[in-house]
Amino acid sequence: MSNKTLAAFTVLFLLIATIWVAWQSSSAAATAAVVNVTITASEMKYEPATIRVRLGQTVNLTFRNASTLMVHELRLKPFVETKAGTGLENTQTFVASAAGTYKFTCNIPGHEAMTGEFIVE
Ligand SMILES: [Cu+2]
Repeated sequence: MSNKTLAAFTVLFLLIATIWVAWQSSSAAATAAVVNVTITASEMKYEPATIRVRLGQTVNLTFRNASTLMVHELRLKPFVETKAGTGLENTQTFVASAAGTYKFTCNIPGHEAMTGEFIVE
């Protein structure tokens, strides 16, 4: 085996090893049993407005109200229905037990613009 061939095999091996390690770590992150999510409400919006979790994950969902003016709700049926006063937060835990796209809203009159999507995939 020439030195050139040996070098080519070494490069190929390192490339495959790198891809394998990257693939292992990304799939480990995606299938973690517990995921922590924070949704922050402020004046008429949620941040982030789109959340993705994996089917079967346990979700620790913190709802934080950053508003200095008003109460906000987080209605994410069938998983969570909660509200928080100004500057307050609370955490609910549930299992993302059914795949789908779930809309979350604030049902206080005048807050119809506050919507987001919780995606279980
Ligand atoms: Cu609101």
